[in-house]
Amino acid sequence: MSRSAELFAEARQHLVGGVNSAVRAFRSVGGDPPFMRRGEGAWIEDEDGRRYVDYVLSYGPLAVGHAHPEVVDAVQAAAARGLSFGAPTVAETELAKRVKALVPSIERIRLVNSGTEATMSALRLARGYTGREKILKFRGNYHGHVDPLLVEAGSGVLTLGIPGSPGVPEGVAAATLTVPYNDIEAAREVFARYGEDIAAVIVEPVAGNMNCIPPVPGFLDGLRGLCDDAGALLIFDEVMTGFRVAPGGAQAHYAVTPDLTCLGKVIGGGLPVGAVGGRGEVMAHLAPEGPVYQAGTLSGNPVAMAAGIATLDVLTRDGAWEAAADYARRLTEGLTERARAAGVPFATNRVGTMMGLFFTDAGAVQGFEDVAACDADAFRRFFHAMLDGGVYLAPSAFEAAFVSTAHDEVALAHTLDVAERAFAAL
Ligand code: HOZ
Repeated sequence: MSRSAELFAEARQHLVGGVNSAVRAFRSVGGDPPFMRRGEGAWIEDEDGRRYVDYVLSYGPLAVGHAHPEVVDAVQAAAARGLSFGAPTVAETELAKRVKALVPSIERIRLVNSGTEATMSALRLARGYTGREKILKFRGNYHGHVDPLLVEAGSGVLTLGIPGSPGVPEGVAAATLTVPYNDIEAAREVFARYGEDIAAVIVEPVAGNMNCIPPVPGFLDGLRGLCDDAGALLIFDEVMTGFRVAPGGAQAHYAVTPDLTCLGKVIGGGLPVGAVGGRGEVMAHLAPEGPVYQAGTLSGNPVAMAAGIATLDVLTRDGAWEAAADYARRLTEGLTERARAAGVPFATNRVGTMMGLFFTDAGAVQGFEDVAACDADAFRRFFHAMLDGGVYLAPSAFEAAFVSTAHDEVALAHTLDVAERAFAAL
């Protein structure tokens, strides 16, 4: 029995499902998850001493890889000065300035502790600002475990096949309207019927929680137009896409400006940080300037701020982001070549440093139905062959893959070698 298997057996006695977040329990791929003990650059090492090239990167945050020396130094220095003050610090303003410089639609920002907190606060703000209750979201988009946003959600909800979560009051769920992702006509019909009641549309501008699905042309700007005509707010959930799809996020890549943006993951560089930001006039409705209440004891935590600042500094320096995006391009091309050589039906999506891998002969993967139709068994077998060979992918066909600035030629060659054998074994 491996050390990880022993540790998982022990963890299950104390933690629900042996984990603290559902997807990492390996339920949809089977087997025991390796317990990780350290990471460095593009690599992680488990408790059995096995090393893997990491494409999970803590589900996105580690844009500059594991334990980047500059990030670690900044965190250690901040921790030595004090772990939390519950009072304003310079680091909060410094992080806000960096985010605003990269994402110009953010005129003002509220820092919180997770992506879930960011989307929860954005919804409340949108409802408080417009005086309306209904929200439009898209099937298979996941915005954290916020009650009204768990309706037809992606990520673990899809991975575990939970259609809707018990515990979400019917009245709350009823205020959430859903249509298929990338279907602007369906969104138009909903607006024709409920337009005056819709507070906001919330969307992952590149869906990253039903694997990785970019928006089709006309989808995001179509949503912008519908919101403008109806007086609703457009919220981009860039928790996953922020600083990944482009340094300025999906809104820069697709040139569509939302009213509010939710951030998380990369903004904390691996420590818990989220943010909601946007038009100053809308943000002014948040307490203490406005009546929409939002607060948090650990919000703007100085250690987390230090990690976020250092991560953004490294990521945006000397072509680092561009090099990571180029690695992702070469990786998806290399995987596609090897799948073709092995005669395995396979497709990829990629935007910036985010990728999706699909076992399908359908060609383009543009919506939830396309992902659901992929060969789940082929994914499972490929996943385990990659894991055995030393490549760590997310243990779910509904999660995206990520690349960091630390992924180099050695990591690429190792990944493609292992993939060649994994495809051949399929
Ligand atoms: N929901 C996150 C990924 N989209 C976290 C997955 C996990 O850690 O279980």
